[in-house]
Formats: sequence, C-alpha cells, structure tokens
Amino acid sequence: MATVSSGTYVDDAGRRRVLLAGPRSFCAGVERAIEIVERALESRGAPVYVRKQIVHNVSVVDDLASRGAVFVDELDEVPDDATVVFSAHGVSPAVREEAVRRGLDVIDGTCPLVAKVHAEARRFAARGDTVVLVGHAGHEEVEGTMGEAPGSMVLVETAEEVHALPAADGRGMSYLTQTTLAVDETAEVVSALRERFPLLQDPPSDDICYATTNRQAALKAIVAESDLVLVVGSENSSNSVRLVEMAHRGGARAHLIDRGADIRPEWLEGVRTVGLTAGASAPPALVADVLTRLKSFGPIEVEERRITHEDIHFDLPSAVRGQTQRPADGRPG
Ligand code: 10G
Ligand code: SF4
Repeated sequence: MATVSSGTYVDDAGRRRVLLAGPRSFCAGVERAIEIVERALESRGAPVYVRKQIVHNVSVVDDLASRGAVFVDELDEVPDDATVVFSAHGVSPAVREEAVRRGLDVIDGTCPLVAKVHAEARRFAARGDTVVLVGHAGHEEVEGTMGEAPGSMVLVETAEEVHALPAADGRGMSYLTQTTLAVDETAEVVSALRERFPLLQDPPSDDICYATTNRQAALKAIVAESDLVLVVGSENSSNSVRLVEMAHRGGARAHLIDRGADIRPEWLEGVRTVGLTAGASAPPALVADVLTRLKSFGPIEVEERRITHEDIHFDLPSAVRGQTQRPADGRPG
C-alpha cells in the first residue's frame, strides 16, 4: 500500500514516479538561432546585438548576455556598423528594410518554418487574397508575419472573433497560423473560419510546426496519468504556455517553471506521478535541474514516454557557416 511521508505521496518502494514526455525541450529552430548568436560572437567578437530575445527563455538569454550578446527591443538601440541578429520568431519587412538602410551587419535567426509562413503570406496577398492569420496579438511572430502584407491581413485569435467578421463566401480568402498554437484550439478556430467562409483556401501544409505538434502530442500521452504537470519554460514562451493550458484541459494541475528551484514543496503534496515536459525554447539542462530538485523531495523513478524521435536540423545562414558548409560558389549570405 502506498504511504504518505512528510506530506508527500510515495509508492511502496518510497518513490514518486516522474513521466518524462518526449519530445520535449529545444526544437531545430531554437538550436539554430542560439548557434547563430554563438558563432557571431566567435567570429565578430562581442558585442553582438540581438533584436528581441533570440528565443523566449530567460536562461538562454542570460547565458548569451553573459557571453557578450546585447538584447535590444528595436534597431534604433543598435549602433551603426554593428552586427545584429534577428530572433527566431522573425521580423517584418519594415524591420529588414530599416536594417539595410542603416547598413547594419544582419544575421537572420528566423526559423525556416516561420520564414515559410512569411512566404505564404506574401504569395497569398500577391494573388489578391485577404489573408486571415490565426495567432496571438502582440506576439513577435505575429507582428512579423502580419508585416508581410499589412493591408491584406486580418488577425483572429478565437472562434468568437471569427464570428464577429463580416460573413462572406470566402472567395479570395485564405488563412495561415502562428507556428506555436495549440493544435486542438486552432482546429476549432479553423472550423469556424470554414463555416463562415466556405470557399476559404487552406495553406499548402500545416503552419503549426512539427515541434509544437510533437510536444503537445507527447504531453497528451502522459497527462491523464499525471497528478501534477510541470512545464519547463519562461512565461513569455507561447508554446510553453500552450502546454500548461493543455495539461489543465486534460484535468491535471500544472505549473510553468523556469528552473527546479521554482518548484514549491506544497505542489507535491499527495502527488504520486509528476508529468514533466519542456517548451521548445527551454534547454535540456533545465529538465535535468528539475529532476535534481524533485529528487531533493524524496526518491523518484523516471520513466520516459517518447512518442516519436525528431531528427530535423536546419542549416545555418552562410554568414556564420564554417568553410565546409559554405556553398560551392562561395557566395556570402
Ligand atoms: O513559443 P514562442 O513563439 O513564444 O517562442 P519560444 O522562443 O518560446 O520557442 C521557440 C519558438 C519560436 C522561436 C517561435 S517559431
Ligand atoms: Fe521553428 Fe517550430 Fe521551433 Fe518555432 S517552434 S523555432 S517554428 S521549429
């Protein structure tokens, strides 16, 4: 029979079970963006400016800042002739144009999967469509994508907002989505769009990226068995917040934490099974840190539940590629 010791729940062997969702933590776009800043620091030397947080994670940003990266909100904080990296979330054409006008040394950290959505926005707008973007107002990715065709795009967050749009047959309308949305919630918004605009055109492929989809599916696979879900990620990380919301919808108590030290002992009272995952911008080392902290409350047994393996890798921009990765014609990027 299970016993309760020191106000926390443990099994017969005195262990709490930790279900580790897989995939979790860094995606290919985040790994690429961080490596871009690291290589820029190596090749150009500090300071290297980064517009916005390279990814939405406090420890990633603090670590790079300690090595000479300077994070700014806008380009007017970047001195002339400096190197500036655009964050993984992407930028609008207006920001690119400003950087060119200023003659800045730009290295683009935009994830190729975000760049794909930008290209779709341009293509749809160029054929005369009204493009509905499903996403969160104020998020950097949304600002960048909307900036591709500001006169042709409409942002919606919820099915209620879709119902508030003027009804039409949907001819000359298409939709796109932010890459890090909740898959189930987005399906509801898209079905509201299709109902209101029957001739609405789909994007050629899903805009919610593989990493977002996999992390949500992996969490879904463990949530019913978890009394408590811990999501490692920072509070401005949209995909991490979506994981917490998903756990809540699945009936679990859930918290977003930056590190192990954030765990409050009272969260673990009566908890036999902890589900653990991490958003796409949270370093794997922080998951290890959370496991160490969980161990400090008593023995744990860790079981990984991996639903799929990810082997996606994106090439670096040529501006920071080594000699071996440079294109055959040696063109700069
Ligand atoms: O989940 P969001 O978009 O807030 O970003 P993040 O930095 O926490 O995670 C990586 C995802 C992106 C860079 C957006 S495509
Ligand atoms: Fe790219 Fe997806 Fe990662 Fe965003 S979450 S950086 S779109 S791989």
